[in-house]
Amino acid sequence: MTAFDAAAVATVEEQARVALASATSVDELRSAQAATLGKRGALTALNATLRDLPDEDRKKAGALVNEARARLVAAFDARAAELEAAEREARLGAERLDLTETLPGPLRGSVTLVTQTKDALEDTFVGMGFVVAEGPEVESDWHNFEALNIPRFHPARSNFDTLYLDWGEPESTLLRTHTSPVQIRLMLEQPPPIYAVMPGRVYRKDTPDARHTPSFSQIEGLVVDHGITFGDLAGTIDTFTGAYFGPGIHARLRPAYFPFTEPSAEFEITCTICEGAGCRTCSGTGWVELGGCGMVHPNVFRAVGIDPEEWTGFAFGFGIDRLAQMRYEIADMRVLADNDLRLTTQF
Ligand code: 2NL
Repeated sequence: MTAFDAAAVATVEEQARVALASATSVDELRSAQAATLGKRGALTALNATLRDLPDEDRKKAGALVNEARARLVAAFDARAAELEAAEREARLGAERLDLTETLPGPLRGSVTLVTQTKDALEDTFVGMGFVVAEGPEVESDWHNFEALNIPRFHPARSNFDTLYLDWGEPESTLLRTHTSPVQIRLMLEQPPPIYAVMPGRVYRKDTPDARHTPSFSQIEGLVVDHGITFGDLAGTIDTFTGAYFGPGIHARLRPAYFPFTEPSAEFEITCTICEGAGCRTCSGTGWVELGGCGMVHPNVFRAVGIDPEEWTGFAFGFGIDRLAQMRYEIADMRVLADNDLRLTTQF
């Protein structure tokens, strides 16, 4: 007569619970369950040992085994339900369509800073009664130099570092070095009075660096009327400066030389960085140079057939890129031509 090993039931149940706890999927759980409760399972194997027991012992032992089986079935089923729920949750999460997803769309730049500056300048001058005129970038030597009182061997020619085109007579066709030829064309086309500004791209044979680019933009202004004086010039420059930069920013003139104006002056404006107090940008002076101006030279009037005894006028000019540089505090001029979105999207 063999005795029933009651401790073995406890051991099998204990091992089954360890296997249950370590199963991480429904599949693993079901094989752990089969290893205990299945046909060849450890607990089922214990049933076989009951056969040889005396009746009284078999009943007790059978009850022990059956109770263990019932507890284990319940525990496995409960754990299976948990794991199934978790797996279902994970599957649904993976299959979920994210309808809130948005696409970034194409990156957009903006109007270049030079164009924005040019537009603002045009607005200011139009508000002061000027019209806007434009002209060709490829010019004749006559429109760009001769008519402006800069004959071929005039020393001022070397200041311009002209880019010539291989067209016609040598050095007869060029990329305009300033927008003054537009003023020449305007005076040839229409009689005074003239109140006009000419913005546009100009070209010089400069090596690019932080302050120079071989192509840049300029705006020039021209007034021709009866009785125009140097006082009108000074007043116009100062009015423009206040209108464009705001009250508190003024202009002052200092003597200079240009072949196309007499007398000529450079004009400086209150430093926009320190508003006149003195800083690094203005070398402590409170003023920064912006451009040049003067009374139109009688030879220029004669070249375009305007009688200098009847009409007088003034002209002025300055760089738009330099203005953009000051307004937006740009350290290196070359970034203006880079079209880098990291710059253009800032403004
Ligand atoms: C400067 C100086 C200037 C002019 C441009 C001009 C045009 C005609 C007649 C007389 Cl048709 N003058 N233009 C006059 C003085 C100065 O520009 O520093 N520009 C960046």
